[in-house]
Amino acid sequence: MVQKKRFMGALVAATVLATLVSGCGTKTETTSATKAPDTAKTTEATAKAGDSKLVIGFSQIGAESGWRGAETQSIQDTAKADPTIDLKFSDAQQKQENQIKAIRSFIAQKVDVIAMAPVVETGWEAVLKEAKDAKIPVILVDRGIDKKNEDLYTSFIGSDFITEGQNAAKALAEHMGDKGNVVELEGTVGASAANDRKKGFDDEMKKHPNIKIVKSQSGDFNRATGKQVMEAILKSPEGKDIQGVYAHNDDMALGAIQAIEEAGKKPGTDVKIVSIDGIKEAFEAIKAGKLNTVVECNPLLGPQLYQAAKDLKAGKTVPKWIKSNEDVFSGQKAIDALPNRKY
Ligand code: GZL
Repeated sequence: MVQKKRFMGALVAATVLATLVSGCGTKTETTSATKAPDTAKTTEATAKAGDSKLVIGFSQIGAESGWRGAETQSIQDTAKADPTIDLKFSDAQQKQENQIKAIRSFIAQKVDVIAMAPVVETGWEAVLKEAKDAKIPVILVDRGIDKKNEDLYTSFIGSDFITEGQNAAKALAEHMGDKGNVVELEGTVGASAANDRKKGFDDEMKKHPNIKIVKSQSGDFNRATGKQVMEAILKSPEGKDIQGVYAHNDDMALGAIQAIEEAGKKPGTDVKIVSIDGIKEAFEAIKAGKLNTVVECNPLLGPQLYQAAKDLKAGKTVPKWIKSNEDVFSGQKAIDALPNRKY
């Protein structure tokens, strides 16, 4: 009897043990823990692929210039006119830390594409690695980042700033009769547009030995700051004998024009002036004889941005650099173009 009880006890224990193991095994094979993520991923992917809306986060620098305002308008108006675009727009008010915060927010919202105009070239590695880890492509708009981080973005939509600087130098040398002293008003310190416009201009000017860059200082791409910097230079020893001004953007050139007039000189005549961007006010200054040449830099990048973002979402490849086509305007050519200028 005792033996039978032991046998039955062992049988029950073995049965319970077998159930537990298979149950665990069963749990392992069928548990939601192993199935859900695959299902969840598939569901999410299906939702994104099936969802016709492009969800894009754009981190804008701020509103430092007329050009920047035109770019913001292009990006917002193009999205407004296209029901398949869901634009999440953030204005960083010129602060890199605000751009980094915005990009982290876009990652948390799982947008399809992140776009940004990086205020400066450096300091993006960590946050762009987070975007890469989240498998969200990044498109740079109108400014670039450090070449060593080229693997952290998919495409750059913007101008060739070195060529813009070279074209500005050629035009200014011609206006100055290839001799005299030049003041250079630089853009935001550390911005790729400022770095490369300076490189292009300064290198080209080395071919004109009778032209000397006597002062080069940042006006932060801003009209008021450009005016203040020009006023101070005109009062300094270097500013006593100036024949030319090169401004990295129109807003600083327009500020410098005010400073030159207030100093009793004739901008465009006593002091030749060349700038970059091509905002309407610059064309009007050429017509008024106060500015001599404007090198165009296209801010109307909304359509190109969304086309590239939609292509990425559809799994297509896009060029590493989507270059803007631009022109150089002086004299009658600028006057004739003025009525058709869009920004
Ligand atoms: C150029 C852009 C520059 C403009 C300025 O692509 O980054 O920034 O030239 C603007 O007007 O502030």
